[in-house]
Amino acid sequence: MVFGRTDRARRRPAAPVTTLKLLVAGGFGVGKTTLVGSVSEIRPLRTEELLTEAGRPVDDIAGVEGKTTTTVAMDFGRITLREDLVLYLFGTPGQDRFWFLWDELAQGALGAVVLADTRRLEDCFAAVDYFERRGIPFTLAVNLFDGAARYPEEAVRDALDLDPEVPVVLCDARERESAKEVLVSVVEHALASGMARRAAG
Ligand SMILES: Nc1nc2c(ncn2[C@@H]2O[C@H](COP(=O)(O)OP(=O)(O)OP(=O)(O)O)[C@@H](O)[C@H]2O)c(=O)[nH]1
Ligand SMILES: [Mg+2]
Repeated sequence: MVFGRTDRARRRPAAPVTTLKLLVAGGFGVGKTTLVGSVSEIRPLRTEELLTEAGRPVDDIAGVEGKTTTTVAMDFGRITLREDLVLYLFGTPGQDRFWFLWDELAQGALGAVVLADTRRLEDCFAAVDYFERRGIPFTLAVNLFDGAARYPEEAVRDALDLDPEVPVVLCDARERESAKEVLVSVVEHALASGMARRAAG
């Protein structure tokens, strides 16, 4: 029996796939779950629970009164940016009482998105601080909510006292292409920071 060379056999071997882990962080109700859901090519894993009467004294829902659920553990999604580059996305829980999960989620992360809502900019201080302290490169993405005032990138940068190399981008977390641009920015920034660090070290 003769084994013919099929098209399949003649194809070049597939390039090795690089997988990178990114975190999607930020304050409560800023659109983390929405962003992971809008870019993910698999059905995202969500861990949403209803905000309850019992949680009212501890959950700060000021500014997001219409919100009925919150992430209690994480969001998980996946996106293929190029045929040889796959991102695994981990959305963090937004409320303060779930902070203990962050260290677990941050293990092995290449970089992060910090989502911000300009109506409650101070809510992202903690996330910015977290990544700065650990030297994890991040992009600050302003999620443009309807009705929120628009500020120039420089104003946001100044308000958050961000280092000049931190990218600041505007996005709509509900739009796949917009969310994808945010992720590309994180990957580029993280790779550039890694190279700069290696060059310095
Ligand atoms: N107008 C507008 N609404 C948005 C946008 N992104 C998210 N939302 C809405 O804002 C609400 C909160 O979004 P989530 O994605 O649940 O926020 P989250 O950051 O995951 O919230 P927690 O997990 O509770 O911290 C939802 O009702 C979304 O539909 C946006 O870009 N524009
Ligand atoms: Mg969420």
